[in-house]
Amino acid sequence: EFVSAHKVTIIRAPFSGGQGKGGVEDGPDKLEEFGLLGDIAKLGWTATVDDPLAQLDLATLKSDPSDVYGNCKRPKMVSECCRLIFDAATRAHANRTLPVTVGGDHSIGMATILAFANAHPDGGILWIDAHADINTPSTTPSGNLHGCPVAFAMGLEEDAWPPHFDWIKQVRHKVRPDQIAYIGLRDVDPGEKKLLRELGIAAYSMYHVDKYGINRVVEMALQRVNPSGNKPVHVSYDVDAIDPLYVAATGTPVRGGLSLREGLFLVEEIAATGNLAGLDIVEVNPALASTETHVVDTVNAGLSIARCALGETIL
Ligand code: EXY
Ligand code: MN
Ligand code: MN
Ligand code: MN
Repeated sequence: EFVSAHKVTIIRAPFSGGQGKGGVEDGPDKLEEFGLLGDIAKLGWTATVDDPLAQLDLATLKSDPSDVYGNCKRPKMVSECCRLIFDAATRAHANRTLPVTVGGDHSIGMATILAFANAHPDGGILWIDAHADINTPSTTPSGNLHGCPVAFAMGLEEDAWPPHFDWIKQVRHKVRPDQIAYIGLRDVDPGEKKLLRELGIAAYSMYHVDKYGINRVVEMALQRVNPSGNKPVHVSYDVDAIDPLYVAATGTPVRGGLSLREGLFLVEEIAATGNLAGLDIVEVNPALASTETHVVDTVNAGLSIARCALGETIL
């Protein structure tokens, strides 16, 4: 009901400015090469493709040495690209389609969850990740903005932001702390732990997955962000939530993650609720593989996430 008749908008986000490594900008091409559009069509969805960054010279923007602010790396590039992706996701929601944003690094999550929250102020967000991505420009240990998108989408510590992000201050509905839940965490910085605690954000780490099992964790997370069970849900899926055994070709792998089945079960459960209203698949980096098998495994994991979220079942 949040999405009319099985319509998706694929938003291409071949973006790598939120971190230093090359290759993650090839994520959308690789997922398409391995059959993303055909898979989606087979599941009965009609897809429109939006390519909001198509006019930009991303390589030149990424290598501009003057694009720094304090310790934040490439605030101008990240902000400009996120604004275009925010506009694309906002259009997708206005057209009552389901935006599926394909990254690219996870800094683009600030755009997609902000557009979601603004279009659906009572919706819930699941952030599936090894990392909390809630550093602020003051707490970030690396200056890499892919570690900060949740803080920007929530408007945290706005006064210390690089001025490039002023446009976010004008967005009417920011993401509220009670609107988001994490699953899969296992590498959280001290400043992030403090924020999660102070803001009372629902966070299910790998400890909770081990303790309760993935089924209970998904139930608990949905209970927090969608207690009535009838609100739209956005899933921002960083493939590094899944263990590097299955997903090796990613920029910041952390051992001890979700099994491939736990990672897919999670989106199977969301699909079964019928409430999915936004999806991101990010941090597939085909260049960071030591074997071709790593590339094939990682890209196929990304495709499986998309198919399971869009309703594919085993039987
Ligand atoms: N927390 C670390 C930082 O802020 O630098 C690592 C962030 C990695 C973020 C990846 C995309 O999820
Ligand atoms: Mn919508
Ligand atoms: Mn992430
Ligand atoms: Mn991550």
